[in-house]
Amino acid sequence: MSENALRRVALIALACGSLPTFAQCTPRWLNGVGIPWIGGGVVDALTTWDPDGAGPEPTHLVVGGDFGVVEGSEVFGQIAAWNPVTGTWRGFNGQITGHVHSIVAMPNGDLVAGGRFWDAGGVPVSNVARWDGATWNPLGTGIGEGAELVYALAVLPNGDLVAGGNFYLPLADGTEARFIARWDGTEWHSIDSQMNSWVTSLLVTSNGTLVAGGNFDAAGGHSADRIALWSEDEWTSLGSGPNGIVYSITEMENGSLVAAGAFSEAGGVATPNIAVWDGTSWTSLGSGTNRRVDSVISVSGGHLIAGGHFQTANGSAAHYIARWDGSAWLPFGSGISGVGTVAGVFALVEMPNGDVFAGGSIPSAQGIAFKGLARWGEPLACLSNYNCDGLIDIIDFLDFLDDFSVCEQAISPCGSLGNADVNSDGIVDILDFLDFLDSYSLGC
Ligand SMILES: [Ca+2]
Ligand SMILES: [Ca+2]
Ligand SMILES: [Ca+2]
Repeated sequence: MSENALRRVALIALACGSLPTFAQCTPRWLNGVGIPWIGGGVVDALTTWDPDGAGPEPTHLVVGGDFGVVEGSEVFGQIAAWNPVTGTWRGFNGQITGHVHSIVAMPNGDLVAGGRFWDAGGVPVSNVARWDGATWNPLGTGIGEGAELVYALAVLPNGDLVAGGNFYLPLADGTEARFIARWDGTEWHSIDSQMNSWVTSLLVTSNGTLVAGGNFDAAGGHSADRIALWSEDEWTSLGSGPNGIVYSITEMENGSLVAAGAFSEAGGVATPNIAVWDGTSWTSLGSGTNRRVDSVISVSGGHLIAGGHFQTANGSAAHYIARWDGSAWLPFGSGISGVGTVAGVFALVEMPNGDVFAGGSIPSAQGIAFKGLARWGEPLACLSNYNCDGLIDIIDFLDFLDDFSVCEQAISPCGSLGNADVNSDGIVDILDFLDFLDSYSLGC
């Protein structure tokens, strides 16, 4: 870098308190997750997981569903973990044979996967399996067989695991756990006298309360429309609940619960596919969505993110994913592209840096091919990331050259693909060219 250019960058860095960045690099869909998918694939479960706790490894993204991945000479399927620092994928002793619907990280760092499968890395299991850091383990005789499956997993404050799904699980005492069961590390138990239909979502709230959602209208012998709360050793309804299946539950910063799924009302109030329970009554979030919501999460800033099969939120375009900012629904750019194809967002997770991953059947977003897993976040803060995505590559170089050739000596901003005034000094000139080249050759 020339002395002049260095001085300019240093001045800007001083002025900004950080390295110079693109003013136009707002959060967006990011290329560069680098998933080496085999063929297509569908993602149904996402979670964060720190493989070594307080050790040096970063928090990973864990992805479950029905897909295959190849990394180097390793081939694995249905579950994989992504290291956001190295950008590489790892498997878990080969494949889980079947379909993973839910993954939960245990307090001791183990991972538990649930779904419909019978083999995990060569270990015979039945729809649920625990990864201990080296190998998969069965949980007793597992849960169900044939058409039965596990849709949801959650961890209680005492470390016990709760599984929900579509199953009748025979217990040691001769009774059955129906649609929901608790694993204490040694054996399975029922939770009260259980539900009368599938459980598709579970949440343990910040105060340790278990909440279950699904297709049931009774829990523990009490009437409970599709959502119920486990409190003082019995199931309690949340008023008269949603009139259709609850697929996902989350908790807002203020402690209110959010139920999302396929319904038109809750507690007699119109709440299309998403509703808030404040402890007393149900309310809507704007006018909700036009089709079902499969996943809802609470993220930093007190916002909610919903994903599913919808094309509009509050009547405005929001293709399969939208953000509730506390008062309004906002789209994620142009959303997921899938018009004319099967598309949907089935799982969501926020990473520690604020990036949001959406999993599902996701062909592309904003022209970026994703094949099941898409990333939304802040672009790399870097001069040479000209198109503001997650990568510095030849596309940035070509885009900058295109704009620079048109914009030289023009006043900032100028460019159809970015702003060729990369050093933000108000004019496009040779210094921008040199600064871009310096940054590009250094990798950032
Ligand atoms: Ca760590
Ligand atoms: Ca780029
Ligand atoms: Ca400039």
